[in-house]
Amino acid sequence: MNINLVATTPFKDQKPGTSGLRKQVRVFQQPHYLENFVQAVFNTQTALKGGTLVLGGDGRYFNREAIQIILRMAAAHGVAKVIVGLGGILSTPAASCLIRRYRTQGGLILSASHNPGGPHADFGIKFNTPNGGPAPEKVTNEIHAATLTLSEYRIADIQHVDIDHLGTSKLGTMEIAVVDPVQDYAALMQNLFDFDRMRALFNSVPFRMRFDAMHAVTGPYARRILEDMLGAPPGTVMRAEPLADFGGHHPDPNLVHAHDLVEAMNGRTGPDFGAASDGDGDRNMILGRRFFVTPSDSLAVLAANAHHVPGYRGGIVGIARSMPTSQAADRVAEHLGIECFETPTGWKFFGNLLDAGRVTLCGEESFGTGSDHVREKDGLWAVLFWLNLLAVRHESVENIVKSHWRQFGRNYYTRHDFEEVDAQRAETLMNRLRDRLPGLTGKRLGDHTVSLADDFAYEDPIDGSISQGQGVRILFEGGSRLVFRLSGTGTAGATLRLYVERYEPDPQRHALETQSALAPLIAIAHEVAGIREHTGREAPTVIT
Ligand code: VG1
Ligand code: CO
Repeated sequence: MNINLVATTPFKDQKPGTSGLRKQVRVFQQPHYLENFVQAVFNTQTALKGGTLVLGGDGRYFNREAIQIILRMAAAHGVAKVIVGLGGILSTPAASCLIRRYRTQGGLILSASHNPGGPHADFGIKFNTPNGGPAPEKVTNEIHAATLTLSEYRIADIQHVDIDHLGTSKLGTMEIAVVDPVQDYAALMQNLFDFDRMRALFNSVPFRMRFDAMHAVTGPYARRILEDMLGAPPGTVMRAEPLADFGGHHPDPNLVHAHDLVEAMNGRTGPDFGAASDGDGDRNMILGRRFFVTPSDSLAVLAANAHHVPGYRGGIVGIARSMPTSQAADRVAEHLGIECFETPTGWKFFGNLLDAGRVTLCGEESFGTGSDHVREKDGLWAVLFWLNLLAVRHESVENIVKSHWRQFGRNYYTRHDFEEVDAQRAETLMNRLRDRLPGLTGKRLGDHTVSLADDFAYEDPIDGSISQGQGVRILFEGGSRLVFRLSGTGTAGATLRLYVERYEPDPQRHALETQSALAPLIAIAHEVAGIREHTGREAPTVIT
């Protein structure tokens, strides 16, 4: 095996965002672009030499090319073994599962998650550490720093590696194990959930489910687990074949992009349970018949009901949620007498808490839920958790959520995204808003009194690292909140995210329509941040 040393120069834009390096495909297709980033990973993650690497992605356009390049570079760097998903496919939670199960020195996951795929859309890459989780900021900063000083990269001189047949082969001295992407993950799910009861639920005539895989990575996982193992009728999983361009749609499981599923659920004779997952399989959307469960509520409901599920029967030790996620879970933690943590946006901030055994469940408002079973959020896991609850409680999704609200109160919640705003103007909006913060505490805005206004900073309780500038929050007396932050996953312009929450303890007032329940707070948000003035936008592009 010949190893080539290829001369290169740094790219200045390889700083990972909320979840890895995400760029348009044409950016990744530039000569040396992917190679440089991978070289920076090998330069900083020295344990990979002589170690094992997990490799796979969500199957989007450029996945296969990237896998070939990474395999050749891994061989050139003396990696002892690469575990790669058949056809280059691994969902993000399945990759995390493999890293942990085989105690590898980390993994490279190829995905831009819910961003669209195809030659004119997005691609991404991220490094996961040996705990199975996305690299924390300290590591991504080191990788980024390394990208800025590169002068060469190492790559083996080989034409093509077969990744389409199960089994092991050799590339020089490096072993390549092509594995079934579903098997270990499905076994883990079997350990956590009551498959017998869920099978019985599918055998009961009135129960029907529909799962929308959105032509993304979860298709094969959902088919195997729901249809083959749990006996759901064939066709339960829709859009099950992973496609390189996700059929031309956004593989984003929300009310807008999972439109056909939502339509089916709204029918008179719609299924009892609906769910969807995103491009790389780490997000989930949960629906009942004519009923949408907000991800924030879903986290709270799972936490309050965890004792019904075998994997969590012994109780949960703590809950963590990202700062913009609603405070519904906090009330459950208080009720259970367990710790509750508020972290910055991005799953990497949960890793230390999970590793230290301080939390069992984690969640984000962006359709992300997970637990200590892996170190990523996990779409299908959340769906199976709900299915297990339905099998035990024999109630509808809607009833389960409504009885939760009766016990804990309801947190009305919405997120408004203003996409592809001019980046400079978005920065200005955030800066002006930050300037206003010191004067806001104690002030009355509309019918609300500000109890705290700050730019969220987080001190990691485990390693003491500090992350600043994680989003502006304006808290009101009585539990209502506004949060403003800029997205860290987009690839064009800036996206302003506005998160709005109102707490309503009174069950008589739990049946309001969400947007109207939050209208006064939304008006305050526009006013205080000058959204129209700075972005030129009257209304958001996406409401969830
Ligand atoms: C978004 C979400 C965040 C999530 C991240 C990655 O980030 O808001 O909660 O962790 O995507 O999810 P941002 O910076 O655009 O708001 V995924 O499924 O794209 O890996
Ligand atoms: Co995702």
